[in-house]
This record gives sequence, structure tokens and C-alpha cells, in this order.
Amino acid sequence: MLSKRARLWLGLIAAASLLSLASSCSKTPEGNDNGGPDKAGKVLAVTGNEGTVSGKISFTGAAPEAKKIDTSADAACTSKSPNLMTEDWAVKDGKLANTFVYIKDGTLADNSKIGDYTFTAPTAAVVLDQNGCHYKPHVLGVVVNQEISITNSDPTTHNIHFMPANNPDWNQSQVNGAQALSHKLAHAEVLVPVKCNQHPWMKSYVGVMKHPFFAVSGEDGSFTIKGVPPGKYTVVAWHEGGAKGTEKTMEVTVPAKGAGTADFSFGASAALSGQPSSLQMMPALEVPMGMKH
Ligand SMILES: [Cu+2]
Repeated sequence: MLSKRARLWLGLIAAASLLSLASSCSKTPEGNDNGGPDKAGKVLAVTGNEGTVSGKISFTGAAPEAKKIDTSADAACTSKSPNLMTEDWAVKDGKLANTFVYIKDGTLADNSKIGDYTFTAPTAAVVLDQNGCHYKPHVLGVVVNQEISITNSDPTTHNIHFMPANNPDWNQSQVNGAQALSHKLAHAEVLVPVKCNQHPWMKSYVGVMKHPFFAVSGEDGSFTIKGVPPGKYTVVAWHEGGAKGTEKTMEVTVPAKGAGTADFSFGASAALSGQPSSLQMMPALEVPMGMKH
């Protein structure tokens, strides 16, 4: 039988060895401090020379008219949103909202490639709200592994369903009053269609990027991508219209502390090329930067 004193000593020794184990475990290999893989690229240093890519998204020709959505399948939706309209073409005064604009590729002033860098996801979550039986916002962007907080502001049950090509399918029911759901996507993908299994008209698109250089055009068609290091970039504007989405590409130079301009135009021809009957994206719309070879 051990004395009380001996047991106390044994306990202390055990605690001390556990502590030293824990501290040796916390020493991660060099280059793994951001939780990324060891082979991950370099971290982009902020130099103070960063500039912007900004522009306007236009719609040329007669704008497709928004149509009233039949929400009669759910009385809660009808009473909260009696005049719910389609949002696939949000055109106002010839300007197009909900276009996802992002840097696809590019070469910085020091000849390094933007795809060679690793970026840490912002700690702040991006909110995707189900409100009035539609998604707010309709299009959003996150950095890989950035939290998306999904809220239900409606007096009904929604069932949010992410349908990615490069990430696992994710499908969650959320009753009214339920706490926010949290979702993260680990692989870059432009763009992930999101739908509601309860209300087939509900659609949203989430751009998942390796880096933070993206923006969504507002109601006036304008967008600004901030904090862009000086360089030459391929900038893509993606819009959900067309059979499987439509993308436009432009080369843009960002001078030190300057602004690169990228004005894009989507037209009636794109609108007529097909109905967005399928939510499947073309493989060509995936972001190659997100794929490791
Ligand atoms: Cu719903």
C-alpha cells in the first residue's frame, strides 16, 4: 500500500510528464504554422503597394424580366414574401448584380505567381440567410475553409443543400428558430450551387477561393477587389445566366498602389443561350489553382 504522500508524488510526476508531452506535441514542423500542408506555398507579404481591381458589370440589350415565383406550396413563404421574384438576372438601368468577379491567375511584379501563395481563411464567418424564402445574399464568396454561417429567419423549415463538384455534398434541414448552421468547404470551387430541398425555387451560389481576391457586383453593377498586389492578372466574371453559367475573362494590370479596371458586359445573347435548367457547372468553370497536381 502506498502512503498518501507517495501517491501525491506519483500524481505530480504523472502530471509533469503529461505536460512535457503536451509541449513537445505542440511543436509543429516549420511551415505548418497555418495548419496548411507542408508543401503549401509562401505567404504573401503586405508591402503597402497593394491596389485594386474594380469595374462595372453591364447587361447589354433588353434585360430578361424577373418572374413572380409561385410559393403556394408553403403558406409561410407566401405570407412573408407575397411577391417573390426570380433573381437569376438582377438587371437595373443596364447594370448587372450578383456577378462573381475573381482573380483566376496572375503574375506579380516579382514574377511570382498568385497561385503559388497560401492564404489563411478570415476568422469572420460569412452569413447566408434564408429570409423570405430566398437566400440573402444570392451570390457570395469565401476563402477555402472560411466559415459560412447559415441562418433561418423564416417561420418555416428550410433544407440547405450544397451541391459541389470538388467538395462533399452537404445537406441539412433547419427548422424555424433553429440555431445557425456552420459549413466550411475545403477545396476551391467556382461556384458551388446551393438549393433548398423544401423550396425548389431557392438558389444561391458560393464561390470558394484559395485567395481573398474576389468580389460580387452590387445592384449598380460595381465591384471592387481590394488588397491586390501589383501585377498582371486574368480576371474572370461569372454569372449564373446561360445554360451552365456564363464566364467572361479579361487581362488586367494593377500598378503599385493603383487601380486596374475590369468592366464586363453580359448580353441578351448569353441570356438566350439556354435556361439554367441544371445546376451542374461545367468542369471548365472550376478553379485550377485549387487543384493540386
Ligand atoms: Cu427553403
